[in-house]
Amino acid sequence: MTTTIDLPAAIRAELDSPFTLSDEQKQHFREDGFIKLKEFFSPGLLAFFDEAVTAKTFELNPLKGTAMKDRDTYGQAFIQVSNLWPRDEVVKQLAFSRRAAQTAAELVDASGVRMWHDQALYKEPAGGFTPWHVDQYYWPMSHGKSVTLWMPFTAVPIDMGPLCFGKGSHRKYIARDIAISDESEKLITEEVRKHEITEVFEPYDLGEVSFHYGWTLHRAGGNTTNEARRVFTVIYMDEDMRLIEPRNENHEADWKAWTPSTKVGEVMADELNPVLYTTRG
Ligand SMILES: O=C(O)CCC(=O)C(=O)O
Repeated sequence: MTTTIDLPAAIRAELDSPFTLSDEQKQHFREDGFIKLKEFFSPGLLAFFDEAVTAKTFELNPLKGTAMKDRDTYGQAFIQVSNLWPRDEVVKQLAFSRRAAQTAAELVDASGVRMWHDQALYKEPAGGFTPWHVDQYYWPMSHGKSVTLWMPFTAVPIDMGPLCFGKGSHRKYIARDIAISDESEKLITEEVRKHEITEVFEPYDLGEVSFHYGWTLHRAGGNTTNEARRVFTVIYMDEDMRLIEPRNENHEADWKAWTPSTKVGEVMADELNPVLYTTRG
């Protein structure tokens, strides 16, 4: 897919330049189910895209006008706006970053990755916690090579609600049939204790990002600061990922939303699923 707008040269170069991952980092990712990478993007690049993503997110905010007290746990956790890239040319340049897509492919050991979808996840001041969950419960995917880039535009101290990961939890097959909810928070909290899973809950520096598998347990704390936690995410999948027969209503909904022209059994190659990085010719 081609780039259609001009960006400042330094930003374009950074978006496209590879990030060097060591074999040890790849191995850690595969064992732990997540990795945090410092200095992945520069403060200049983050400030540039913060403006574009924030403007679009608040323009499309589905919770506009709904007070925090009138929202359920999910609504209190964050403003969620999905697939900004088809709706904003500037945001698209970030979502299509070759640096990020190549890193995703190398972490999951895929020859290439496609776009599943992107999301802005803005946790407002006084925003609540994000319940424990796994992402791939929602996705009708044929295997586990899916990975989310979680990219904050600011540093995220503990009191702003950074992500917390269950180390190695993607290998334990816990809570794979439950949607994000008060119930998932309760059930997974118990499972994490029972299985003695280490919770990795640390702040993010400015420029630091994380990647996690679709089957890794994760949650986030609430935001008690006065500033919104402004996060952009991109979800990638193996370029050969196939659509499975839907197993729940979320699978049905995500099929319609993110890969509408794909038939069960086919590689998910809808126009919404461009290959963002590949080593194939
Ligand atoms: O940002 C959050 O609070 C939750 C993010 C999340 O669940 C994800 O990116 O998969």
